[in-house]
Amino acid sequence: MTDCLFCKIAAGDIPSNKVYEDENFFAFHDIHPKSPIHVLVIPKLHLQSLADATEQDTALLGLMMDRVRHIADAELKLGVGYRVVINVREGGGQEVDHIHVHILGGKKLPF
Ligand code: DGP
Repeated sequence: MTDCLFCKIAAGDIPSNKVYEDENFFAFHDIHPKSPIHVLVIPKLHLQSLADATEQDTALLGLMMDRVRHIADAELKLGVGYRVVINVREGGGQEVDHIHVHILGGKKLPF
């Protein structure tokens, strides 16, 4: 999608603090971190939100969670634990309309 902030970040058209990239996914530090480590994982394919996913996106979503696990463990060294959050649409606090997984860690997180 041409006018999507996260598509532009994944394409390298807007700079970010990159943590990980492969053929299908891109991860970078959140610009407004809510914990000492706050990374966003996005698919390069534009999908608006979890609520807009269909059965056809099942493989992509599964792979994305596998990448989240890999990034948290191998790249961010969060073996002690971390939180994974997906905000869905306006009511769920989603501000950027490109599906993304928040990885939060680096301290003991309150509920
Ligand atoms: P959400 O509320 O779930 O849509 O989270 C969007 C997150 O994206 C929010 O925590 C701030 C982050 N964000 C917004 N714009 C930028 C940006 O230009 N660069 C980076 N690195 N993060 C951004």
